[in-house]
Amino acid sequence: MTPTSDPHQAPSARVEGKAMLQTRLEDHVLTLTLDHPPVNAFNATLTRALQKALRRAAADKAVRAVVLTGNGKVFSAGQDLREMRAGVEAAISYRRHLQETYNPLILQLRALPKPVIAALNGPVAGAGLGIALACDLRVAVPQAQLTIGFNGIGLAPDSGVSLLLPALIGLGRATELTFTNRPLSAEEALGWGLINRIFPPERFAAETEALARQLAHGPLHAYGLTKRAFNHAVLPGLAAALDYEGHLQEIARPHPEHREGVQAFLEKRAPNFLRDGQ
Ligand code: T3D
Repeated sequence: MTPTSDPHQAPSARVEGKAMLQTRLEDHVLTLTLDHPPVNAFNATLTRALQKALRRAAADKAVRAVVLTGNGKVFSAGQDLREMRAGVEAAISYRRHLQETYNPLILQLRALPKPVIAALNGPVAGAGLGIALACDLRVAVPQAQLTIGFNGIGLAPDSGVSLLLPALIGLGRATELTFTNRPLSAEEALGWGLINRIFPPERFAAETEALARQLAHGPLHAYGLTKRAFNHAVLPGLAAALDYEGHLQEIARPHPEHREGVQAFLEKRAPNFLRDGQ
């Protein structure tokens, strides 16, 4: 999927003169490509750009399906942990941070009355996983491992993961994956219903586009009503869950486990959660 510029591009979301979110509208399919090397980590700029792109997708009648994918070999490593370390040092409110970043994004994805496909071009973790789970469908390359990530840095799941993950795979599997933080292979995720289809790498872009075009040419009004029905039936507590996640992260942020988890990740070592005798 080669990204090109178009009117959907948010001009402010740029790093070193280059947009962090590439957009392309073709045959009623809006493709949004995360382009923040090396691992498409979400920082405030990228999050804002995606919010803006989704607002435009909702308003533009020419858009009848959305594909969200990543440039390079990774879909997204989740929250930018370098930015997060600065947040730990500055003792920022994680609840407010979530209210400004991931919570609106998750709600936007669920409320958009158009099909949204997360095209997992590679591994996904943390908040990136929450965003992928909020999409309607997930397709993946065989090497697209899924990692929950949050407990690894001493946090509870946020970005809707506390609700969307057990809703998709059940409480037992969700708890095991979150506690162990083991990467789930695409094959296993397919078996668990966490992703819908695996496409071989050489056909990934074409197969994803074909699926998106099929949906874009389908009964859009009925799709929108279907999303509302599923939201109502399965996710009526989503806004409250997002708010509660913020409350829990506020408790987790000042705890030594979080500082150690982030520090260990950035120092490329295993965290030592016993060190502080917690
Ligand atoms: O605010 C909130 O409350 C929201 C909370 C959100 C929670 C999260 O999102 S927690 C983050 C969860 N993410 C993870 O645990 C994933 C961490 N990353 C990985 O597992 C791997 O990097 C990948 C599987 C995604 C990719 O692996 P690979 O081998 O292709 O690349 P790498 O060598 O691991 O990483 C490349 C570079 O990206 C490396 O930096 P360097 O050595 O080149 O300077 C690595 O440190 C950096 N990187 C990876 N993930 C992140 C990151 N930098 C910032 N933030 C990251 N999340």
